[in-house]
Amino acid sequence: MRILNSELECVAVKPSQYPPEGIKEIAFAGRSNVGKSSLLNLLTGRRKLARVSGSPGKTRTINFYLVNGEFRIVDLPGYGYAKVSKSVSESWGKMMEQYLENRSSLAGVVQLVDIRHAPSALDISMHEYLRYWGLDGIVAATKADKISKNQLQKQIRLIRQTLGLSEEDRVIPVSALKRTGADELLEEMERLLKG
Ligand SMILES: Nc1nc2c(ncn2[C@@H]2O[C@H](COP(=O)(O)OP(=O)(O)OP(=O)(O)O)[C@@H](O)[C@H]2O)c(=O)[nH]1
Ligand SMILES: [Mg+2]
Repeated sequence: MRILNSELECVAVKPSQYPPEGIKEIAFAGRSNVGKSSLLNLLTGRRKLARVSGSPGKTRTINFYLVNGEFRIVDLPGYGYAKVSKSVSESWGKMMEQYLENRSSLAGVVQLVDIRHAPSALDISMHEYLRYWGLDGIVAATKADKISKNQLQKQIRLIRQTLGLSEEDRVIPVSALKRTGADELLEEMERLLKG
């Protein structure tokens, strides 16, 4: 698949603001600062489509991007951002649950984890949650430029083990900086959309 055009279609904090169902969606989930918005920009080839920031907690709304006029990529707010108050982080959690549990157009979720570290306790709970709702299957291991080629397979094994992935689950290393991994990830996303 090639992404020929993409646009921010809708910004929402509650279901009444979501765009209409009927177009399949793939959401990006992962902790704050893991690189969700950067990955979206890499895939779409648009450097400034989604706001990227060095300080975590940049994306605070559910952002729906229409891609090729055919499907949507949904950029979710990051979880595990320590600096927001408990009530704010609870309301973000609720906002995401509301979306993930009730959206019939949702084909699946790409879970992003940082390739340098073993997935955190929050990543593990997120993965279990996605599995429970049948939304798991693709993991993107971000910031692949930060490790050496030698370490790559080792880190992928660590991610697979820590999340308890099965054979069919895919882990795809990506780098928004070096612009690698996009084609492979898009291929997996296409399978998800067709499946
Ligand atoms: N080296 C490197 N840095 C990256 C990569 N992807 C993202 N970053 C950096 O990581 C930081 C966070 O990136 P974002 O894309 O804003 O992360 P996010 O997951 O959308 O964060 P929130 O919106 O806060 O949830 C920025 O400083 C990016 O430049 C990557 O592949 N390689
Ligand atoms: Mg973001």
